[in-house]
Amino acid sequence: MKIGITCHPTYGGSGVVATELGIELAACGHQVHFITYSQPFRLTGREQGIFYHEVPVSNYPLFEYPPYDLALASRTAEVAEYYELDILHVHYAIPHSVSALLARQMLAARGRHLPFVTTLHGTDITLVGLDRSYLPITQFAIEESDGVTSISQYLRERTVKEFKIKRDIEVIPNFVNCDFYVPLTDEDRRQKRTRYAAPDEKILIHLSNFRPVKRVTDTVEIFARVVEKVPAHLLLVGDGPDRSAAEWIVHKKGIQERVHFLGKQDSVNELLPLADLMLMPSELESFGLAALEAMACRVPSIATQVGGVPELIEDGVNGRLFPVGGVDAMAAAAVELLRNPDQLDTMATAARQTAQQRFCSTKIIPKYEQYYERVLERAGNGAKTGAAAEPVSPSS
Ligand code: GMT
Repeated sequence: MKIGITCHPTYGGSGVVATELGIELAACGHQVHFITYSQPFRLTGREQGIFYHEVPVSNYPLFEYPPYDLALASRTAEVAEYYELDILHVHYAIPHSVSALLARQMLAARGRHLPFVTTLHGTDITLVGLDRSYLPITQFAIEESDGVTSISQYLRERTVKEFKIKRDIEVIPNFVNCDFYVPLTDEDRRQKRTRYAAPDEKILIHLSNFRPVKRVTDTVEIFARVVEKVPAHLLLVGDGPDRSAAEWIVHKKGIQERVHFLGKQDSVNELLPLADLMLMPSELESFGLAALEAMACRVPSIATQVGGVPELIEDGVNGRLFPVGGVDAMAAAAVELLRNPDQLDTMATAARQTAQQRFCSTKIIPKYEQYYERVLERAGNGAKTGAAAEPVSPSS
């Protein structure tokens, strides 16, 4: 298949999923075309079977807000035509599903049908989509998509309820490449940890885009309580709006020697396996991809019982779950695990098993391939919307 993919290419879970999906699909022999304003950050640009098409956005002074959505629609239609795309897969409803809809209509007018699949990731529904100004158009684009998937059962239910969606939404959970996100050998791990911690010290890690929804400041509060009882270091991977608030707490508490702000990192698969525990105290996670990536590296999470997280983490088995803001309880749980290596080891093994048995890319990618085939079959049997099914000539 020739598959177009559009996503937010900068740091964020939906961009990561879209990019990893493109890489996996290309490895399965499909031709993948990314269409975005910059190259997705996990792509090297040298992958076999992957092509990147930049969307130039006009900065004409008249436009206080450059119309990216239109530029994207226009470029998508061009790429679909020139490279004969079979299907387009857009990640994050806003604005991508609307641009896809426009591109589909433009192509239909030229007698070509480009079915598109929208994957819902989380804040496109829970935050952005519920802003009244975006709601009607998001609702419309979801209903008009040729296929819609959501990354968790929770997000599917929330979308149906809050957007009053009547169409089918297929749940295809996020995935991790279990051959790329792997635990290190004991010797390798021991040696690489020395960069951040002494041999008798523990390592905790947090990975996010430091948006308020991630509660990075809670991460620091939890760590500050842990380090009072267990010698440890905290690796903070990522960057974003709440970084300076987190830095301020670190300095106020005088733990700056123990907290390492690593900024945005490309190879998180090299950092995650160094840790003993992941901290993910988010206000909301529709899935919690960072926790899954850590689990694949044999690192369980102390997380919040929100959104789709319980679909991934079973409390007490492959991680721990707590109410939002429960920093004391989360710190106590971390201390208990760090002081009980056997308990932590059992949980780490279960975490890796969960990743391998339920969320490994080898299990999830075929679900996307089958879903594309179903969408294409449906489109071939008389495309879904009037505009797409009955192409109109440019002059009509
Ligand atoms: O909200 C974010 O931090 C980023 C956002 C995104 O779309 O980039 O993440 C969402 O998608 C991820 C990948 O599917 C999920 O793992 C995250 O749980 C989800 N975030 C929220 O629901 C808050």
